[in-house]
Amino acid sequence: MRFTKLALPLLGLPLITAKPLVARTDTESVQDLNEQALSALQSLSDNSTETSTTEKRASKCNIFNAKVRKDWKFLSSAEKKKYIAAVKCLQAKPSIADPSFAPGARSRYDDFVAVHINQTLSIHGTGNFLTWHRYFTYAYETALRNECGYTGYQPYWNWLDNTADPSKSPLFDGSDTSFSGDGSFVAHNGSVTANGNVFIPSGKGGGCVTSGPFVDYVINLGPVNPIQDGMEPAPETLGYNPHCLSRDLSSFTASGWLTLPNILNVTVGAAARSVLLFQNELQGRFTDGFLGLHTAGHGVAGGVSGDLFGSPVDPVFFLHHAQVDRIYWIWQALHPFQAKTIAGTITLFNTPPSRDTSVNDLIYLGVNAPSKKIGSLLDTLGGDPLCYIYV
Ligand SMILES: *[C@@H]1O[C@H](CO)[C@@H](O)[C@H](O)[C@H]1NC(C)=O
Ligand SMILES: *[C@@H]1O[C@H](CO)[C@@H](O)[C@H](O)[C@H]1NC(C)=O
Ligand SMILES: *[C@@H]1O[C@H](CO)[C@@H](O)[C@H](O)[C@H]1NC(C)=O
Ligand SMILES: *[C@@H]1O[C@H](CO)[C@@H](O)[C@H](O)[C@H]1NC(C)=O
Ligand SMILES: [Cu+2]
Repeated sequence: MRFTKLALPLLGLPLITAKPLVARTDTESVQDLNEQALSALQSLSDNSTETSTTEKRASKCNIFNAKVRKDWKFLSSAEKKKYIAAVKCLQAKPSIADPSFAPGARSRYDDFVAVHINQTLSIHGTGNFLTWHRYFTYAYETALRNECGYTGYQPYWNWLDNTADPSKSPLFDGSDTSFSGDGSFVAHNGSVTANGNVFIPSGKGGGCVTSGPFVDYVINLGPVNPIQDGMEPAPETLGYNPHCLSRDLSSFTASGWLTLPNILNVTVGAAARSVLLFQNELQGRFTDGFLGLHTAGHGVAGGVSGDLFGSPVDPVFFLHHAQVDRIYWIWQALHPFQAKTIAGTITLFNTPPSRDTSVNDLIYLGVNAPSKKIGSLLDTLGGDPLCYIYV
């Protein structure tokens, strides 16, 4: 009832709701999961030691005062334009990183790309994958707000919309409220990904984006390990390598892996039983030729997004990772007794073999944010610094 303030009409409902008479669309089914997560967080909050609601509202961070992250398509045109303007502002501000670390970094935006490139082999297929990208996205949202005057919160990409034709998506339709559209057509033989186990056929793009806000955007860093046929890596890993934002929107990848069954599997299905199963299924079972939601999302954009190292050069990266984080948040809310467990080692697929990740390990984002322990990033309502929910 109190949630009417947040305009979340279904929040008061019990977890198991009666089967609706009208079939839910896939997107609505994920929305139901989101509402179940909010209900679960509400009951968790009801179990807390603070007795009165007044006390709860006054305390540091809780479901009543948390920041609200929304689906991109539900932002108004004005809100979308403000977000895009803040991204362009970050791309125009000078880098503050030590030039000896990333000689090619020119902008504050590049400072984010550079730490991701530098740490790629210790933040994917690792025990810190979920919290590292959670904090990275949070730090970016904070920079947009504190350094570029953005007043909203980090929006997310609702994967299940427009999978048959990603160029119709409000993220990729090429309008002035999108992240630019498909690349120009460049004949090429697709992309080989997932350690050589998955072939993504070429789409209608492959070259530079031709319309929308990022048509003149010059990327300074990467690619390090491009997967698209014909795309060359930068001569130096963190060196200056100006190039355009390329895309090859892939309905093959979107309709193949950005699916409701895959989301259900990681949130309430067989892959939801432990954080290890959850994070592995989300990132992909490559030897089975299964991309997983995370890898598939990057593959849908294609072009520079296919580079595991440099993928944050495409500003859509942060909407994709907000959605990855939303799915993690849903899993955590629906599995409260496992929510703060972690699993995995500190090297990509444990190559080379390494120790287990610890909740005391620090997430290091260089100039972009103060280092934080993984343990402090496991709860988006933890308050130091995270305090947000998804709707
Ligand atoms: C909250 O309290 C209820 C009733 O005491 C209990 O059944 C439930 O397991 C608790 N949930 C959590 C996450 O502690
Ligand atoms: C670069 O990555 C290495 C290895 O992960 C790490 O030790 C170093 O601190 C990183 N440097 C910066 C500035 O991010
Ligand atoms: C395109 O790449 C696929 C996968 O690597 C390969 O099987 C196929 O032979 C290639 N085709 C051409 C024309 O190069
Ligand atoms: C669900 O995830 C489990 C664990 O990774 C996997 O074995 C299973 O094949 C997945 N189910 C579907 C339908 O993809
Ligand atoms: Cu990453």
